[in-house]
Amino acid sequence: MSRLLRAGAATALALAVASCAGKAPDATAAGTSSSAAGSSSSSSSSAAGRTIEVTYAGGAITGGGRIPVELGSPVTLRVTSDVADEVHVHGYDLMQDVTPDAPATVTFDATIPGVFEVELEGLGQQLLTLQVQ
Ligand SMILES: [Cu+2]
Repeated sequence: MSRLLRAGAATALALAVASCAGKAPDATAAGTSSSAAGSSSSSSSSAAGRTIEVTYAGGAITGGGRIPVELGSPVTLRVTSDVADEVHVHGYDLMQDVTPDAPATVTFDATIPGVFEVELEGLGQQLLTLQVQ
């Protein structure tokens, strides 16, 4: 019986991690989004950390691939796209609108180790992967 339960839990976890379109209602419900969002936006003036620029134009990606990021460091992700979409940073579960007129800028601290996709959510187009270590 315990084996069955464990298998079920593992399956559910794998589905939650892999799924992308379902905007993680569990994470939202359990999230501490109000406390996390407040402090990070004002401290972008320090030049430490890394800025990653990626462009999606004409169906092609420039600046993609696997990008190494130091664990705990601040990251600025700048996405330019010739189509309107949403930028989705997996793992950190960050979403940011992008349009041809307005690039998306996503700033966060890379506090979660692992390899995470960044994609244009509507297209299901992977832009790059972050390797946080
Ligand atoms: Cu996604």
